Order: sequence, then structure tokens, then C-alpha cells
Amino acid sequence: MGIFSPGFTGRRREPRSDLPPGQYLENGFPVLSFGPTPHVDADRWQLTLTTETGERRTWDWQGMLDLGPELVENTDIHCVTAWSKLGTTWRGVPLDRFLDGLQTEARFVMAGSADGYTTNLPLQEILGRAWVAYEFDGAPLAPEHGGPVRLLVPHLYFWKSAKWLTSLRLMVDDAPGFWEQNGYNMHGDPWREERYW
Ligand SMILES: Nc1nc2c(c(=O)[nH]1)N[C@H]1C(S)=C(S)[C@@H](COP(=O)(O)O)O[C@H]1N2
Ligand SMILES: [Mo]
Repeated sequence: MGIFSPGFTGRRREPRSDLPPGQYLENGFPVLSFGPTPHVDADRWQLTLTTETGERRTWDWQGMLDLGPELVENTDIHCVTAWSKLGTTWRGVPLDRFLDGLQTEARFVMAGSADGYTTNLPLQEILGRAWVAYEFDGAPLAPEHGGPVRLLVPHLYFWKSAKWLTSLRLMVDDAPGFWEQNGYNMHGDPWREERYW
């Protein structure tokens, strides 16, 4: 007689306290893009921030570095397609630094990308929890993962972390981005399973 019941293989997905509900642990790094990877040169890359009154700020690569990057260590990311990757390491500039001294009534920001992707985020909530990231695991961010520069908002589902980031548009009222217009949640908290509408 075997000790184990026939159905038990050890590969069952046990609920784990370090994974949000409905997520499984992924050790690789899947690529999820709605289209082909755009080619974005770091030397020609620019990030433009626009306020709700039309005020504009622009940074190039060096301008971004001058804002003061930091290491983002041991951070977990969660994709709505149910994979989670734990303990990732990034380098990037805290989003707050791009907003320093800015006068704004905006409560939301629309991140925009070189491939036409957009995603909306609540501004106050992501301050201190979002980075403009350009390194993953000690190396330049790979093009398929959004290199040279992506947004990193680990506490929300990963579709909110816009790859190939080129614009930040401050908005007084919320508006849906690319996936949010196609059924994804306006907020996207993995711990509350805010996946779809
Ligand atoms: N510009 C852009 N950003 C994007 C996407 C995209 O298609 N275009 N896909 C989103 C989705 S749905 C996810 S899950 C993550 C995937 O990031 P990864 O490919 O680095 O895993 O990027 C997000 N950011
Ligand atoms: Mo996704």
C-alpha cells in the first residue's frame, strides 16, 4: 500500500500567504505585449510629463539619471494572467522626483508608451510606490520587458507597469487606458483581485 493517495503528485497549487489570491509562482519572466516590441534608443528616448493645464516637462536619458535613481529590491510582481514573480530587483527613478514642485489638481495619471499602449493610475496612491525603471536584475532592461525604460508599479497588477514609457499625462478625472477600455479593472489591486470590470 502506498502512503500517498494516487492524486497527490506534490505539484498541487497550495495557497501561499506570499501570493495574492488566484496567483501561482512563476520563476521565469514571461513577456506579455499586445503587439511587437518597439525599438526605442536610450540616446533618443524622452519622457514628457503634461499637467492638466498643459504645462510640460521633458527628460532625456541623462536628465532622468540626474533625478537620482535608486535600487528597488525584493519586490513582487503580479500579472493578471495569474503568474507572480517574487523578489525581483530593479533600478529606477522614483516617480515622485518627476513631479517635484509641480502645481497640480490631478488625481490620476495616464502612462503612455512607444507602442501606443496606455494605462491609468491613481496619482496619490502610487507616489512612493512607482518607479521609472531602466534596469532589471542588475542589467539594462531588455527590450521585450520594456527597455530602455518602463514604469514599475509593483503593488498593482503588472499591466499597470507600462513598458517603453514615453509619456505621463496628469488628469483631474480618471479615464481608462488600453486594457481598461477592454475589460480590465480601473484600479487593479492584486490582493483584492481587481482583475476585470
Ligand atoms: N507598452 C506596453 N506596456 C505593457 C504592455 C504592452 O503590451 N505594452 N503589456 C502589459 C501587460 S498586460 C503586462 S502583464 C506587463 C508584462 O510585462 P513583461 O512583458 O515585462 O512581463 O506589461 C504591461 N505593460
Ligand atoms: Mo498582463
